[in-house]
Amino acid sequence: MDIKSIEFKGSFFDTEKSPKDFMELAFVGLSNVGKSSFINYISNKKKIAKTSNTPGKTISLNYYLVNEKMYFVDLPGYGYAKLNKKEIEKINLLIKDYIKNSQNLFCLFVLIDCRHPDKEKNTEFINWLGFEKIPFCIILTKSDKLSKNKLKTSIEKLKKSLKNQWETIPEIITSSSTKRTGKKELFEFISKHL
Ligand SMILES: Nc1nc2c(ncn2[C@@H]2O[C@H](COP(=O)(O)OP(=O)(O)OP(=O)(O)O)[C@@H](O)[C@H]2O)c(=O)[nH]1
Ligand SMILES: [Mg+2]
Repeated sequence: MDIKSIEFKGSFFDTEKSPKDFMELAFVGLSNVGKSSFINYISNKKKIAKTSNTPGKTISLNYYLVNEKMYFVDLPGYGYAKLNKKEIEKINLLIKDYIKNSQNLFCLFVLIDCRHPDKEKNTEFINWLGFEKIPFCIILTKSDKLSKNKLKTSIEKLKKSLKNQWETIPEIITSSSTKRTGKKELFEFISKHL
């Protein structure tokens, strides 16, 4: 798989109004984990998805049409503590409603900062996926921030926390949008499951 074309198709605050015409690959994770940067990196576009140093940049479902046959969906970050309670609730509802009800969701990618693999909010979210029986793949982001050894330890920690909930550990891909790594592994994963 390679990305030949990518086009922004709109931001949606309601799953009923979002596009329904192609299969979808969605990217979810804590706020500021690097979801939008990862989409830019794998698409070879510096600014197709809006990124920011300030968490909470993405607050809607953002649809990008790829190769005129599938969507990348950039989801808002869950658990951004600085928004008010009502806003957090609204975002969490939108994420969960999308994940539970999207007819075209082909694969969900959960992005986790490799420096904090077992953060409570990640464990909570992954446990919810388990409860809902939603399959997913993990992308450990910002691997440039850790040494090889620390990255290995982090992967082990993550696997250990997953073992409580999952009989089979989901696939884990490590990536760095800064160092431009992880794309090949992601495309291999997608091609294998297409
Ligand atoms: N060092 C490093 N920094 C990264 C990487 N990916 C993203 N960042 C930085 O992390 C910050 C957040 O990136 P975003 O891509 O906006 O994160 P997001 O998950 O889309 O954030 P929200 O939309 O707020 O949920 C930005 O300052 C990025 O430059 C990476 O692989 N390595
Ligand atoms: Mg974002």
